[in-house]
Amino acid sequence: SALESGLRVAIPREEITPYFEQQVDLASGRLHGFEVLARWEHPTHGMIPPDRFIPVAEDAGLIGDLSLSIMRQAFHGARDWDPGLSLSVNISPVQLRDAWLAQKIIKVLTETGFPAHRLEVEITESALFDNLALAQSIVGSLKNQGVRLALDDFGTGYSSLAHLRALPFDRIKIDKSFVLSLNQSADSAAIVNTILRLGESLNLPITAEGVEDAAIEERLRAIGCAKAQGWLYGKPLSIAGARRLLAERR
Ligand code: G
Ligand code: G
Ligand code: G
Ligand code: MN
Ligand code: NA
Repeated sequence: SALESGLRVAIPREEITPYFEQQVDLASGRLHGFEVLARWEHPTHGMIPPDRFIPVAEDAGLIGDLSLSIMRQAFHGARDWDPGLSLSVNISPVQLRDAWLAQKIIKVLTETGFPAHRLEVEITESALFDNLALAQSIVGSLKNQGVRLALDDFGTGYSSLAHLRALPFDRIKIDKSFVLSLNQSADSAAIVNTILRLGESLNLPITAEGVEDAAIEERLRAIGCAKAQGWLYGKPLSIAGARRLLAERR
């Protein structure tokens, strides 16, 4: 397809760049870090969203190179930021079939000088079934270096509770669909509460995604959610935009 051939050119040219969505510690109100989100700034077609090009990259065998390119740019951009700030990157299920994935990520960390303990890798529930033994081995190698592991989009996949035992997660991210409707839907509120209690029992901190207004933020803080991200805190920023934000906060 045209998108696929475009991707082959865009990846080495670094036209697909990392954007940074703020993640806030709810108890202190402080910035904790950023989720890294891929953005394609196409020279003629404008901004192409990841929902369109990530599936194409997966099918075309390009997702590994794309992901490492995003990480390289993000780590390089962020290595001089406040050392307390973390980065969360999304890993596609397809990448968990690459036996060398951990070594490749560790190489990018080493080359850019970004500390492994400041990196969190997000895996969605759907990612986990394909080859569990390989996924466990990849994750084990990353965790040995100090990289942390988050279960993304929690509540939307199936057999969620089995997934929690399959891999050594450090955090659960509640899918934004439950958070967006938290103050309108009793069902969503019950689900969010249940996930928070589950996190307490398993000693896993929870991040809520999709926090768009202060009322939702306040509710999440009141029920003990550890971290939040979403448009309340602003839209995802380019490297330059994130740098400006951090300079202003100083
Ligand atoms: O950024 P948001 O706009 O629209 O992202 C849409 C989807 O694309 C989300 O599910 C997000 O996890 C995914 N996504 C964004 N950036 C990346 C990336 O670098 N790698 C992978 N695998 N998925 C990404
Ligand atoms: O699948 P994942 O959770 O990685 O994707 C994050 C997605 O959520 C991205 O598409 C991002 O643009 C989107 N997103 C981030 N914050 C908000 C928000 O506050 N509201 C909504 N509706 N979407 C958000
Ligand atoms: O429009 P409003 O005042 O609700 O926006 C609050 C914040 O969320 C602003 O920083 C705005 O830029 C951001 N925002 C609003 N709509 C979107 C959107 O569709 N996508 C993203 N990523 N951010 C948005
Ligand atoms: Mn994510
Ligand atoms: Na998510």
